Amino acid sequence: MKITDGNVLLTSPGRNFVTLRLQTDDAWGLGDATLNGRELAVASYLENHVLPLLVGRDAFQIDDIWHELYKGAYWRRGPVTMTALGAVDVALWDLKAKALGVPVYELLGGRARERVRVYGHASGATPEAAVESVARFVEMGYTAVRLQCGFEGLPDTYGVGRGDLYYEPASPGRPRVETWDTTEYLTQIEPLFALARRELGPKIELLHDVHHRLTPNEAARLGRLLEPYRLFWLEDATPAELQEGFRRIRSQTTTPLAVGEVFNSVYDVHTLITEQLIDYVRMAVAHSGGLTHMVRVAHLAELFQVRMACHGPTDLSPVNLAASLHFGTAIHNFGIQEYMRHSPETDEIFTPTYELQDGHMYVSDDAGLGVSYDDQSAEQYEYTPAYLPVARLGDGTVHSW
Ligand code: EZ4
Ligand code: CO
Repeated sequence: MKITDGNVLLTSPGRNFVTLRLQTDDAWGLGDATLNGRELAVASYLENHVLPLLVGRDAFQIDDIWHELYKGAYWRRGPVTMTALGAVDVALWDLKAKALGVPVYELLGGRARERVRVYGHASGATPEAAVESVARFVEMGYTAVRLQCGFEGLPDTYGVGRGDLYYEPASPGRPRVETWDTTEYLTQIEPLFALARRELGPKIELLHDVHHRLTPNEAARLGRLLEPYRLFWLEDATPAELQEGFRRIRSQTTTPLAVGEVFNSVYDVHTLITEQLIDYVRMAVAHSGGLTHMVRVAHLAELFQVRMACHGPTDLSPVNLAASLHFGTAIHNFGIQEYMRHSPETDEIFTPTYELQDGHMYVSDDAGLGVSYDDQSAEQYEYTPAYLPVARLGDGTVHSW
C-alpha cells in the first residue's frame, strides 16, 4: 500500500496545532506534529525534508520507515526531529489500523485493560481555591488530581490557570515573564498539601508538578517534606538533562518521582530507568518518535518496574491524546494518563471518539485512532505565533520555566 500524498496542516482554535496527514489510495492516517512555541520548525522539517522521502514508500513498513528516518538523517534525536518522526509514525499506525479495520491498540498487542485512568488538573490563585478545585474534580468522578496554586510572592507561577478550565501558558507576542522564588515556594508548599489532606481525606491521589524549578538537593528536601501527604508523584523536581542528578533525590525520599515531558528519546531516560531512579516516565508520544519508539521505552521501563504516564497537555492535539490512550490501553506497565480537556473548537476539528467516564478514558473500537480532521473547521483559525513564558528570579536572573 503505497503512500501517495502527505500534508502538513496548521490550525489555531485558541492555540496552535500542527497535524500531519498521510494518504494512500485507500486510507489515510493522522499524526500530531505540534511542538509548543516552535511549531513551524517541525512543519518545515516535515514538508521540506521528510515528505519527499515518504511518497512512494510502502505505508505498512512502519518500523523500516522509522529507522530510515532516524538513522538515515545522520543527525539524531532532538525535539524537532523526534516530533517530526513521531508524527509520521503515529500517522502510519493510524493508517495501517484503518486499512486493516482494527483499532490501533490491537496492533500494539491488544487490550491490557478495560479503561485508562486519567488525572485532572486543579489549580487556583490561592491554596484554598486550589483545594476547592480538586473537590470539583472529585465530584466529577476523578480519582487522581494534580494540585498547583499561586502563593504569596508567587502569583503567576507555573500551572495556575488564568480564569477557566482551559490552561494555556503560551501567549502571542514576546514571552511573558513569570517570577520565581524558591524560598517562597518551599515555605508554602507543605501547608498546601496539609490543607488538601485535611479537606479531601487520605484516598484521593494527589500529584504535583515542580516544573524543573529546584536543584537535586532542594528537590530531595521537598520530597521528604511531602512524604506525610502521600503524593501519587512529584513531577520534574529538577531539570533532568543530567539524569544522575536524580540519585540524590531518590536516595533521600520515598515520594514517587515522575520525569520526562521534555525528553524525546530512550537515551534521555535510560539511566533514570535502569538505576530505578524514578517511578513514572512522562514522555509524550508526539515528541518521542511516536508509538514505535514509545513501545521500546515502555518495554525497557517494564523490566525495571517503572511505569508509563504520557504527557498529555492541551498543547498537543486530540490526535496525540488518542495515540496515548491506545498506548495506555495496550501496554502492560501503564501508570496513569494526563488529561486536560480540549476546547470545543478543537474537538470540532478533530472529532475524537474517546470518552471520559468516572475519571477514566475509554478508546472507541473505531478502526485506527478514532480521530479525524475537518479541514473546513480548521481553516477558520489562522496560525498565530506564540511563546511559552520565561521565568526570572527577583534580581532578574533567568530560571528554568
Ligand atoms: O508545561 O505542555 O505536566 N504538564 C506540563 C505542561 C507543560 C506544557 C508546555 O508546553 O508540565 O503543562
Ligand atoms: Co509537567
